[in-house]
Amino acid sequence: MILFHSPLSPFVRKVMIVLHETGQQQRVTLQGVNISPVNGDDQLNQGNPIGKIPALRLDDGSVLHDSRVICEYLDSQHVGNPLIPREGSTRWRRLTLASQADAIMDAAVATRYETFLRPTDKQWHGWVEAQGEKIRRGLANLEREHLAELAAGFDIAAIGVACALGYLDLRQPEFDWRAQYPGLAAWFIQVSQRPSMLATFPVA
Ligand code: GSF
Repeated sequence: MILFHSPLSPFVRKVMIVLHETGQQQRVTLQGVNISPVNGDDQLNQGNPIGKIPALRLDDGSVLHDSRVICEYLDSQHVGNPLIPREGSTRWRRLTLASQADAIMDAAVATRYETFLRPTDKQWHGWVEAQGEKIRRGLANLEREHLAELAAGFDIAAIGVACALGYLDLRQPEFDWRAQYPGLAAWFIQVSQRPSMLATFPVA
C-alpha cells in the first residue's frame, strides 16, 4: 500500500501512529508530498479528488481517505486489541473524543494557512482568534472532563489528542498550553515516550 505522506501533517501522524501501534508499518510505502491548499499534487488527486493528505492507495489501486477512514481500515486489519472500540457506547464516546481532537487539528491547520500562507494584508485576525478559541475550548474540555478516559489506553481518541498537542508544539510554540492544562501536559509527557510517538515526532 502507498501512503501519501508529510512528516509535519498531524493527520498523517495519526495514521503513522496507528500503523506503529498495530505493527503494520511494513505494509506501507511512504510517498512524500509537499502540498498546500493552493498547490496540489496530480498524483495525489487521482482517486482522492479533494487532494488532501493522508490518502492510502490500496494494492488494488483504490484510494482511502481521510485519516478517519484510513485509521478505521487499518484497525480492521490486525488481530491485536482494537484501537477503535468495535461496538457499544464506548465506541461512540471514543469516536466523539477522536473527532474533538481532529477538530482541534483542523483549527490549528487552518490557523497555519491563514497566518503563514495568506498574504499579510488579507489576513482576518478575528477569524484566527476564533480558531484559537475553538482550540482553547477543546483543550479545556479535555482537561476538565476526559483526562481519566485519555489515560485509560492509547486508542484512537488518545492518539488524536496526542497528535493535536504535538502539532500545537510544532506550529504554535508561543501558545503555552502546558501552563493552562497541566493534566494534559502530564499525560502528554507519558505518551510521548511511546515508540510510536518517538518514531513519528515532527521535525520541521
Ligand atoms: C484533514 C486532512 C488535512 O487537513 C483528515 O485526513 O482527517 N479531514 C482530513 N490535511 C492537510 C495537510 S495537514 O494535515 O496539515 C491537507 O492536505 N491540506 C491541503 C489542502 O488542500 O487543504
